[in-house]
Amino acid sequence: MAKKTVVVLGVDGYLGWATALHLSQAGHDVVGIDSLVRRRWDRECGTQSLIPIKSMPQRVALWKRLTGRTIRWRPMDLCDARAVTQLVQEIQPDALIHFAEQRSAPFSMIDLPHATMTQVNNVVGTLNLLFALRDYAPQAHLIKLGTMGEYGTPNIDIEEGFLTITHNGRQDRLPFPMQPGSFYHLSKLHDSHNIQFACRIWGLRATDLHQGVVYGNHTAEVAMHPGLATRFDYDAIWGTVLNRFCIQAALGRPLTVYGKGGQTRGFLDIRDTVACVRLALEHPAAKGEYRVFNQFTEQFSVKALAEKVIDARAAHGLKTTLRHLPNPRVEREEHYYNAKHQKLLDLGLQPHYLGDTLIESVIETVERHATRVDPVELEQPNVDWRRGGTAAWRTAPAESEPRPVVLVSPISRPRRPLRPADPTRAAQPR
Ligand code: NAD
Ligand code: USQ
Repeated sequence: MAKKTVVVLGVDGYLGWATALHLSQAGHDVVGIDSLVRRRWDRECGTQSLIPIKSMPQRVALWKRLTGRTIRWRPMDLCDARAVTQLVQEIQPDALIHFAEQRSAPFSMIDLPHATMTQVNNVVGTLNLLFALRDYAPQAHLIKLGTMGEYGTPNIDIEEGFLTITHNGRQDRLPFPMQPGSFYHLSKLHDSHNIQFACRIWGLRATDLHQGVVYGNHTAEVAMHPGLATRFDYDAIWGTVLNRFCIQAALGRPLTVYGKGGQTRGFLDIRDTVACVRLALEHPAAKGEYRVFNQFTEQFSVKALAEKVIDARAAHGLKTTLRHLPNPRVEREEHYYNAKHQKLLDLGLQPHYLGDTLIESVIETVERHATRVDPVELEQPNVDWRRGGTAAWRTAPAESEPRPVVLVSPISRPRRPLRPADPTRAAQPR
């Protein structure tokens, strides 16, 4: 494969870092961009990665020492239009992989400032990229991380981005109807519309990877050295469901299934995330093409996932229980779900399916860092879809009063602390 110049946006994050290493190891020239805002959001929420992560300068220096390969690290906010324009003009990338967004659904549902910040950060960052590409690198391939959550849970099969519809005797291939489940998921849909529009009117080329929920924390490159670790979230705001279940199992706590647990989602191993991105990079969209790949390898209900973890533990004689909590989200808890995910397989993806070995290896990693777990983060979530909530559960270490949510964004302003969400209230979507 010919060497490409690739900009990885969101390189300090869970998936961005693992992908940057993977592409650098494959011989591509990687430029890594991040505003480090996620580390600030962690401080706001009182959360932290279970696995300690080094600073970006430390990580790229270690990568260079171990492999002789260079990742060109540049701190930069994607919402800074001038900086984005300069970057694209100067680097002249073959491709840009865009992970750099606020990616937590609960965070986006805390209150108005968090919903606004999520949508402004995500939509404006992507718009800045689109205009910079139009003006300075129209041939570059934009690979954008979208989400399976854009589709929602319709009572029909989910196609990959488009649906052929016959209406009043006429037929067309139209964008699949979308029903996102949070202000975060909505921000991804807004991005999808903007990207599709830019491809149509400016002839840009883009791949929108509608990714499912990712689990695991080891790729071949991340596993080379503890100092190359990527972040691992487990709290109720940033932690995704299987990562949370593995931590709960490792600590002998009940697995927190929200509501009935019939909510079904697409899932994939982080090793498949990096492989999918590489496949999209190596098989670019055509000029003017906006294409969607559904990026997941298996679908599970939340309850089935919990049972898989319970079974993996039982194989070692360890008893794990699950607890149905009142669902803090408004989502269908029993529904039809059948999402296509063929296009990446056609390009050659060889999936790593979820098995006991993976669950055990994640649990082993958790056990190594067990002293860093804050048990409060494993309990009832503090953001409710109907009433909002708080970013942080508890008082900061030296304080005795509840901490107010302080936003670290241009739109932030001092505000009163919110009451915690009422965990006993649960309602079903209509
Ligand atoms: P993450 O929070 O670990 O990483 C995101 C990174 O982007 C952070 O380092 C953050 O500092 C950076 N960032 C955010 N806004 C920025 C801005 N304006 N300018 C520069 N940098 C900015 O998230 P992740 O889990 O690695 O997710 C990466 C992407 O993949 C997101 O777009 C997310 O929506 C998508 N995705 C993630 C999952 C998952 O399960 N983790 C599933 C589907 C889709
Ligand atoms: N859930 C539980 N118990 C928990 C945590 C979650 O039952 O302790 C349930 C949720 O109610 C939901 C499902 O598990 O039904 C998935 O929740 P999640 O927190 O793992 O994932 P989600 O909020 O959807 O978001 C994550 C990423 C996001 C990405 C999305 C892909 O944070 O960036 O876009 O997965 S998808 O779900 O396909 O939209």
